[in-house]
Amino acid sequence: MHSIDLTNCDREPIHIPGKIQSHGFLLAVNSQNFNITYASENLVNHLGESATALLDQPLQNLIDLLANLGVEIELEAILALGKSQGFDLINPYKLTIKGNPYYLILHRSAENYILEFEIATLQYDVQHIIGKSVAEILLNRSLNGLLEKAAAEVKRLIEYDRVMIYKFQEDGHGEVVAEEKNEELEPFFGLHYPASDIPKQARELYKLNMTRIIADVYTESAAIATFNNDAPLDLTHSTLRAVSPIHIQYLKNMGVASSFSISLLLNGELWGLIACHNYSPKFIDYKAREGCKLIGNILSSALEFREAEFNNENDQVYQTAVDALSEQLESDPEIISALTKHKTNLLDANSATGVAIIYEKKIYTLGQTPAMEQLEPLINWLKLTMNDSIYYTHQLSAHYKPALSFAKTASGIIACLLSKSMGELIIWFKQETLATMYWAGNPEKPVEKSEVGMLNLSPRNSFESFTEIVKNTAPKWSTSEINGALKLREKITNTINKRADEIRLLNE
Ligand code: BLA
Repeated sequence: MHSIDLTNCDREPIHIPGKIQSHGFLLAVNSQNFNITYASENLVNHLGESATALLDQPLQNLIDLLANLGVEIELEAILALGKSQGFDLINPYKLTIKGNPYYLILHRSAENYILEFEIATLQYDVQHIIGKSVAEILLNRSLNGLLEKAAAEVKRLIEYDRVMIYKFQEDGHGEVVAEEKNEELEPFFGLHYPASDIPKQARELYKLNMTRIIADVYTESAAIATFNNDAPLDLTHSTLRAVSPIHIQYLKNMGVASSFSISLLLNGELWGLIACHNYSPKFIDYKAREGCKLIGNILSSALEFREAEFNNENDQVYQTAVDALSEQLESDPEIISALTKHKTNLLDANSATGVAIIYEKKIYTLGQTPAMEQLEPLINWLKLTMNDSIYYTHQLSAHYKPALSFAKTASGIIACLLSKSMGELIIWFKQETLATMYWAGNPEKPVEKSEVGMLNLSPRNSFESFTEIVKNTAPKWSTSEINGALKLREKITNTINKRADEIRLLNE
């Protein structure tokens, strides 16, 4: 008996489902002797031969079968070329079976070569359209403009009913940050979804494969037959990999018939997905998927510099304040005075609403800070927990429970250690800002008990909007606020050391 536990989702071995989606068929060939090791049972629908008749047979049997259907294909030469040069050169290999255009897509999976056959449907030259799309997308200077245009171009290319840019947040949950949809559909823009909607191992697969097509949630998947009960074939890189029954149920609950996603990566991590829905079954041709992959790649590389630009419009102001403070430290012999008594003070260096400096056994404060009896235990906790020169959070009470009592004044902190041995530090505080989160369904209830699916649980079937007021949280610190604090810390510790040296020299 499995208990209802969301970590179950992360453990479903979705790369070895033993099945494929039935819009194509699959064969696997041993890379040493070229014998057929696996074949999907729907082969009979496409080639008129049963999968089991081909199992454990030499590749020649497949070549003969294809020849009888009018397909001239040098499969051995293709595999040999793939073996030496990689399959990217060959994919997709176009062929016509019984008058129907197909693509053969090949890759290696451990000791097998996997051959996947998909119907080719595209009538026009996708390359031409993509060039124009990319130019259109890159015209945008702002990140938001870029994302919106990318969604629009993907929608134009694949003609799905809804195309969303889904961005992951630090805690793994996600938000729809851009959307292009058919007019009659209700918007999902601005809605948040819990992390468990896309489990960890699925995210790993989307880092390896840049597109994922789920062509029709209402068709049965096709089992993959093997000769002597071999271990299930590893479909990590397969395009036809069958979909987890849990995710199928999720899509059905959303009313979606086909789903397509394109990975967006930033610095090797999954930044988000371009998530596309169609409300009736719709397959996307390999070449069109490749076009979308290109759009995803270009968007991913554009993210890198646009996200930095986007960070915080006040960054420049903070930067100037840090420079001014550094100059004051040079000109004013008193450290505390240099940081608190001049035109520019520590509160100008970032978006903090209060600051405390613990220096030479005294506590100095500016702006709003927790009361002394709250501050002292916090300082002790920081001295014990801080290993690095800096510690920051925008949700202090999640890490330090007593902070609940002063969350209004200080939900965000940046603490900089000046001297661990002397217990000297600067702590910036930022007030709580109540934020409203619009969830699609109650995030606390991502699963419901049911008989559907191997894990005896089903994804929630309510996506009705659920409003949550987020408490005990301050707006996040930006990267440049953190960098500014580090820079200032270095300047202060250097000044302290210099002054100490000067005093020592005087006394000698
Ligand atoms: C996969 N879940 C996915 C994917 C998306 C989502 C985009 C990628 C595959 C695809 O394109 O369909 C979730 N889809 C969303 C979200 C939005 C959307 C958040 O459109 C918002 C607009 N799912 C659950 C639970 C489990 C689960 C509780 O809700 C597990 C118990 C599993 N989701 C799950 C699995 C996959 C998945 C296993 C991988 C599917 C696959 O690639 O085989």
